Amino acid sequence: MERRWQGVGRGVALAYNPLMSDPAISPDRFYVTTPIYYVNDRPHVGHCYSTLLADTVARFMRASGRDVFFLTGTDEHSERVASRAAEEGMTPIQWADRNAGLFKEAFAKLGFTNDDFIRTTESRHKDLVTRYVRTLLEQGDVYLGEYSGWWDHSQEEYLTETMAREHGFKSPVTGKDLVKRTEKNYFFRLARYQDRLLRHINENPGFIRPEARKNEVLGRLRDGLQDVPVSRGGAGDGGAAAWGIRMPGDEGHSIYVWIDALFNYLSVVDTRERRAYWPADVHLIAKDILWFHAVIWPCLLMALGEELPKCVYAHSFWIREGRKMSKSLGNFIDMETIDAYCDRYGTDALRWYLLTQGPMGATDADFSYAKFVEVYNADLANGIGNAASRVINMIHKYFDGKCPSAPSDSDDNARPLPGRARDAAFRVSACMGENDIGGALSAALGLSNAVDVFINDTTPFKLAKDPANMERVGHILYDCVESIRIAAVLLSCALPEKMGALLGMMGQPVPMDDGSFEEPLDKLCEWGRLKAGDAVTKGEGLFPRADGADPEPGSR
Ligand code: ME8
Repeated sequence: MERRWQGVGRGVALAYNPLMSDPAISPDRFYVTTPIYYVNDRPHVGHCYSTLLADTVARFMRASGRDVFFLTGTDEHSERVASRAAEEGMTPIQWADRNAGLFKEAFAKLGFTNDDFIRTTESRHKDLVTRYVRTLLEQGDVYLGEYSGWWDHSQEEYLTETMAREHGFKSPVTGKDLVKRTEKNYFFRLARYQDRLLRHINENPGFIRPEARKNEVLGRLRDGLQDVPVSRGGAGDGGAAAWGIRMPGDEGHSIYVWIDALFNYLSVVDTRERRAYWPADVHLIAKDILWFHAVIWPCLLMALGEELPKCVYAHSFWIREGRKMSKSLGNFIDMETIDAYCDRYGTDALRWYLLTQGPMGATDADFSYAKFVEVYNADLANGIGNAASRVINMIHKYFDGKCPSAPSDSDDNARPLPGRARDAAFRVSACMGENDIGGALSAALGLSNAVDVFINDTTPFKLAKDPANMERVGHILYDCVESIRIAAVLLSCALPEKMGALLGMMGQPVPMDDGSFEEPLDKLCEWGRLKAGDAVTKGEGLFPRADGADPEPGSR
């Protein structure tokens, strides 16, 4: 599915976008990825969160006129899939089909706009992985050797002696016992790329984000890199290892699931039509899989002579009541709960909570119903929702639902809103360019809050009591409604449904299903598009107030 906006001119689309001043960033294309999720788990809030971040960035970039490719999918060749399928009396692919379907369904329900959904069991992926690994073998970057290390079965990765010791020979992620394992394996010469990687990280401050995560990687790199296994099978675990992509030229081994998985980012766009999307602009992941993305993946790419992604952004975790969400605690925010929130408050409300309160930084975020209600009421019901209805109601009361005429001078000091709108558009764009979604949304919401403040300061509802003031009242309301329009455009990547409804009430272009508009964002954010006499209709309340006394959605 190719996206619209192809060929939208550079300067046109992003006249104010700071991204444009950086020639290293492709002005036209934008490629964003999420991790591909293990099909052993059912989707939960963590998977939805990473994919939501990507969806929001993708929508914003499309609206800005970029030609976006947004990829998500499932990682299916894990040993656990084979063993779990056997327990369930299914073949691995039957089990994978079932669970990949659950991810697709969950993402479709949440309205995510991914351009593709890769399953690593598809031949388009497997064929290319075989080709990449064959190239690495032929050029001597992959060799046959023996490996002995501490195997974390729950994470399907080896830990170095130092790491294993540090964590008391337990998995740092799940706490399960590590097992000493020796296997004959194919290895990737990771150590060969250490200096180049270090140089790259130091020369490209935006490569690993946020800063805390970069420092973590740099710290670990001080121990030095060892070659890493890229195959399975030498340990005699035939059954599980048989579920995987064969090692080229050696039927006894299959390619290690992590190597197979990382290649998805490249394999999906390694076609004639999509090649130009590479390198990815951002791989959105969480901190659990940072090492693979910030160290192993770039080194594999260097070995293949490919360009490196521009940014690996590793967010933190959603936790629940201070505790990690896990199967054993059974405290996941699962799809049933997510659906229940969406049914009661709307999908946009859940998007807003996750986007503004989520763990984008270096610390984990607690998912809490009380916080959800607080944020919903403050930002949506009493925020943009209330500002919009206040303004629209006054336009109905005093101007018969027709947009009043604009004052003549938008640089007039007594008119703070045109300048606020310009600043908001600039800040939203600057923040999105830095993957600072929270910053972007707070700048956009700040504009609608400024409308409230302006109404309280200028009191049009009082002025309107004297017919002699009606021109002034009209001027005030014009600035308000025009600001609300621009805020709605800027917030539409986060709140596509509700902002679409609000723009519709103002007779304005609404975002299409993929988040783009008929015109690029900078045009839509130009002051003065609403014209005197344009009909402004009253709609249903956008965000009815939430009552925290109601039981939590989905609670049983
Ligand atoms: O690691 N909070 O897959 P996975 C926030 N297949 N995000 C969370 C989360 C939480 N509590 N839990 C999970 C894998 N995530 C590999 C990836 S990529 C080439 C291969 C999200 O199913 C977050 O993005 O375990 C995390 O990195 C990812 O799910 C792990 O998904």
